[in-house]
Amino acid sequence: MTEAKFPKNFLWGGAVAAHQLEGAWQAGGKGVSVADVMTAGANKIPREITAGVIPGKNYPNHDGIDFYHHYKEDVKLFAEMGFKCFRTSIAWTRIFPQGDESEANEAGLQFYDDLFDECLKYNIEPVVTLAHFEMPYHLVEEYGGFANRKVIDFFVRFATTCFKRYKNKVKYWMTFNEIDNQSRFNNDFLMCTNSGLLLNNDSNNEAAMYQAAHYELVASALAVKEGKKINSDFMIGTMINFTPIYPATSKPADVLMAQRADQRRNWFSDVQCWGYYPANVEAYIERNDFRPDITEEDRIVLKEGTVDYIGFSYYQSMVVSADKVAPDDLSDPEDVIVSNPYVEKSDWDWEIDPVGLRYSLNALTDRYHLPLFIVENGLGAVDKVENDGSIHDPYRIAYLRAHLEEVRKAVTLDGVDLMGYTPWGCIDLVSAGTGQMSKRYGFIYVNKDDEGNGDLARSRKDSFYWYQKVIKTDGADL
Ligand code: P53
Repeated sequence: MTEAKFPKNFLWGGAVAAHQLEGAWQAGGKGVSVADVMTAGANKIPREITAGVIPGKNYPNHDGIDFYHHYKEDVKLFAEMGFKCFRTSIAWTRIFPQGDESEANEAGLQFYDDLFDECLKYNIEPVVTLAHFEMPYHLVEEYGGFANRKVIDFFVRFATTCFKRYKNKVKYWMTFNEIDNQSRFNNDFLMCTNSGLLLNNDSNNEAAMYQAAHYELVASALAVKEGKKINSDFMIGTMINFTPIYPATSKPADVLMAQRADQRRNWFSDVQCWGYYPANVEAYIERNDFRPDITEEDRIVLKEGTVDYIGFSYYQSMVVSADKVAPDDLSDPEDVIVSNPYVEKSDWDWEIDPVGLRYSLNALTDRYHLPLFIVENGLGAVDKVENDGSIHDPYRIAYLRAHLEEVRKAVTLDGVDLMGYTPWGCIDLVSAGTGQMSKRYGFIYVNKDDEGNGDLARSRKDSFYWYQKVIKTDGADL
């Protein structure tokens, strides 16, 4: 029997994104990002994307949890939990406030030097996403985001600047966060956060998505190529929101639908790992003329800029049925989702399926033969602070424990090559999807509510001590 432990060099840690916690949205010359023009939504109420920053509206990312000024205290708490790594992103607008400048902004670069130094002081390895829903808003307004080929160069300049500056401090990189989320092309929020596309009633969202995604994939591949020249030890990964897709029944049409939905959704990493589009996607794009601009040179770049590992978020699985749409007519997988009667749901209706994580680890290993890194996983929940200041979150511990049990099986029984595990929102932060503070993921509580009230004080939840023990025992004691 294999020892039920994770490897010794396993990267235990936690994950965040700049725009969701840093705040200080104008400090040190920072520019306006797409996250800065998104108002607070609520459970099932989408965030509004405004035309620039409009006075009087509530933009929760402007202040975040003010990590910009609290990072020393926060990194110290991560170290206390025993973190081996910390995943964050570099806010593009701190480095290139408008996005199209030729010179980088020194104050922004310095902030990340200080942050990475602080991590390294505790032997915490920074794991860095370059673009995590943070495109400069100017690139959206002026250029149409990734609808425009020129934006490739702006991204590559940003990536190269970061690679050069932090080449001795950061080894693990990812290019675009959840690049595959835009497969949900009728979702305004995701199209804007992923690619800087602003949709209206006249746009052909699907065509716009395939073209923009192509430019983004080329930008990602170019960044990988440049990164390797700067430091050949870099590990540069994709980052996808992997969602395994199950058929509603064993009816052949449902099974075909599950495969088709997978082909519509999970192809981004095919391009990034293999260096070319899978045949089914080529055929689909071709037949619909969804990607008019792809050059031979692009195809070479895609081949040359493949990734070293697969970073992925795992929150839930998805069940589809062919009852309403025939597999051959499928364009948006969102249209064919049915609820899974065998799993529980979170308060935000996210399906909770720990076994799906083991399934995902195996599916990705079988498909790509590359190392994997779970860079997000977790439960968004409402926490209650007791009179004595303690926070009891057994639901979060149960969620993470159940997922880690499945991860451990994948590693010790199935031979999956897993680099690490960084649960999402290791410190409470602004929810990406809803803009709420009350949808909390953290081991560390932050005293701030949805209206922005609170003194931002940090405190340890019960899960803080649980995760500390998990790391200390290399995952033997879950
Ligand atoms: P929140 C869905 C919608 C928006 C972002 O999400 C998402 C997803 C998950 O597929 O992705 C990630 O905050 C994202 C993080 C985000 C986290 O999921 O809506 O990479 O930025 O905070 C959790 O609960």
